[in-house]
Amino acid sequence: RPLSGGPAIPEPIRQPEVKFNKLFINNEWVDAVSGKTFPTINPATGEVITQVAEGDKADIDKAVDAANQAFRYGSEWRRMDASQRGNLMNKLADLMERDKVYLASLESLDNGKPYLFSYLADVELSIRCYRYYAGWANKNHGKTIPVDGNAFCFTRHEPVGVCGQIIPWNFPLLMQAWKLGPALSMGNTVVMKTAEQTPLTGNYLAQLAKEAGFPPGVLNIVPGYGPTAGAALALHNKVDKLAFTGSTEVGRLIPQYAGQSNLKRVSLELGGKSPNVIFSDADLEYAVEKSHFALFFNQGQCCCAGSRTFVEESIYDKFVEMSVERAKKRLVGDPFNLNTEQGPQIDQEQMGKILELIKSGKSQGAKLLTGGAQHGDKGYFVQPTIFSDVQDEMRIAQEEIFGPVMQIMKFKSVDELIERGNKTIYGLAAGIFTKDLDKAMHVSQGLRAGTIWINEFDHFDAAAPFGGFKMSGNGRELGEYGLEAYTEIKCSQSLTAPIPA
Ligand code: TXE
Repeated sequence: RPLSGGPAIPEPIRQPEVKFNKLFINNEWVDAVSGKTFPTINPATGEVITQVAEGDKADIDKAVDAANQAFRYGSEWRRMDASQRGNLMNKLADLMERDKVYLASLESLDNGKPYLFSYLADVELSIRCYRYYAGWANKNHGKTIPVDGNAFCFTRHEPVGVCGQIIPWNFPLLMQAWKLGPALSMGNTVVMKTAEQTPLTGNYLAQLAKEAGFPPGVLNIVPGYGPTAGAALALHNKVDKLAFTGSTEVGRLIPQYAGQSNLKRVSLELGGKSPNVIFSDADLEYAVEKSHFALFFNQGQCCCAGSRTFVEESIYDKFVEMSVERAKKRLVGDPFNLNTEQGPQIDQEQMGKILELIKSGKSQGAKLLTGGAQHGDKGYFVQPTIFSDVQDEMRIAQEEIFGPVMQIMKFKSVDELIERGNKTIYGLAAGIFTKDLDKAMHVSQGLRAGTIWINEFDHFDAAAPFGGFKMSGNGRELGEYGLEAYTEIKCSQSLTAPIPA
């Protein structure tokens, strides 16, 4: 479908062939040591797409060995010019461009997200992320420091070493890019555990990395489950750093695993319950549409979803009415139909969690205005749902629902709003809609969140850092700040006077 002014979107491949369903270790496709496999399911139908090799501790050991070999001093990867690492990453991005329709189709098949978004957002932003970090490969340099005495002091920015990376299922290709981009750019080697719900595109990307020319062992991909393969990676003594994106619950475990093993460095990107604030002077129609997008985009499965919509009292009723009208028009269905706005949730478990939270909203006294149930009887679709009259203490205002369920709450004053906006364990993102720049700046200073969007929501760019305050995580991904998690600083001091006789 041609977007306004943009080129036409190519037709999807409705049944993309699965080409790689094993573990990728040392640039080879191998079975799991145990011989076990697990099914990956099409969430639009509930049917098995294919079986995938199930990695466990023994496979993680093999992959970590390969990554350590590739990182050994004097290896091809360690000797490679930094600029050449950037060239390889650009080559990888070129190959993704070449296979863009296939990648977007496979992402929609495995994850259920509408192909239009896979193509325009997931694959496109992933390509841009690799290109952005390709540029950084030879630009993250150290400093010279004027220390006292006859000494020349300088720092080098060196890779951390072997990086374990655990990613979720909501943006499989993009979360992979956010992790691999800075790690490879800075010269690290990687063992990545992809999410058990969505292993397919991550595997295909590994094959593209091989084709691009990354040496064996630099990138290893081990699909498998969290408590087995994931925990083995986080507990491994020969892994120097662990980056995790997922639930806050598992996020609590990762630093414990690090403490129980080798104190590996940890960076975390966890859940959220982000406030999205609409002041009465905002352009109402625009704010309704953007707030709809802020919550419903990606079936509501966004860590930064605007899941507490705070609306100023004088426009509250009108805003609620217009939001309900919009949600009722939302097109739910076949991910491969180019008009579809909303596909299925990722799996039965997530759908169950969402329906249970909807039930709690009703029983705690919120007003259900539309939706509230499963959509259809095949796959894991949930109706676009809106609650009004939501109070801060309700579970639907405190817990991450991760589904198409919008909470609309009323506020009177700016001070009250800032206090209530911060009444959460999370601090990932916030949105502010107003024409008054002073007010926007005041509120954005008051809200404790890693990203603030003003008259905008979900605006992403590989150059803009992303991450959480409070229990939404620690560290930042993307941008120059994103390099820190993948860099060690080595400080050298050299005598500048003649060595005393
Ligand atoms: O997450 P898990 P789940 C939130 C969202 C969702 C909830 C549960 O609220 O409803 O989490 O989702 C791996 N050691 N987010 O159960 O389990 C797992 O295999 C090591 C927000 O899917 O955290 C997968 O690869 N790894 C989020 C990854 O962790 C473990 C995105 C995420 O899965 C592990 C996803 C263990 N013990 C869910 N247990 C976001 N921040 O975007 C699991 N894993």
